[in-house]
Amino acid sequence: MEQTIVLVKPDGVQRGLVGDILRRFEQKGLHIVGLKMISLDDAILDEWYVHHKDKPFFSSLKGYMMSYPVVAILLEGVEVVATVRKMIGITKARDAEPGTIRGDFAMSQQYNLIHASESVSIANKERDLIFTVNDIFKWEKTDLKHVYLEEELK
Ligand code: 3AN
Repeated sequence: MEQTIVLVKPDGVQRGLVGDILRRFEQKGLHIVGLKMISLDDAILDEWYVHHKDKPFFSSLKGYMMSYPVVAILLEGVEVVATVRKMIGITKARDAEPGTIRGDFAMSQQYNLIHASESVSIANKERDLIFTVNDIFKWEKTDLKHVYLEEELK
């Protein structure tokens, strides 16, 4: 099953939004297979944001991401990468659609609460930067047969 990584970023943790954000994914019917609080370091962030390394906001972004712990959530679902990207909303949070997480809870372009993987290959890379094999739980979510049609799960 496809996986994606969500980070509740330091502003989300500070603002007490971990529960609200997690609830959105649970209510959507996604399967949580990993959950971890972690302090990100220089080495992880250099890899994580490699595509932003020449941007003017790179050092500010790294400083912010290291300022407090983040909560990493590993989710599984059918086409989950695209689904979660839709659920978080666009980067500039004050322009994000109401109903999205950024649209409902945030105002800033940098302090936009949440990260979600952009593609399946990036999700796999991000997962391996944060979760070890022992952090990932293969458990049967018995309500999936009410979330999806059987054919959708094949
Ligand atoms: P997204 O998280 O929506 O995929 P990216 O990948 O373009 O956005 O940017 C990664 C993170 O960098 C954003 N979540 C945000 O915290 C920060 N960021 C993006 N653009 C800016 C900007 N122009 N100024 C400050 N921070 C930014």
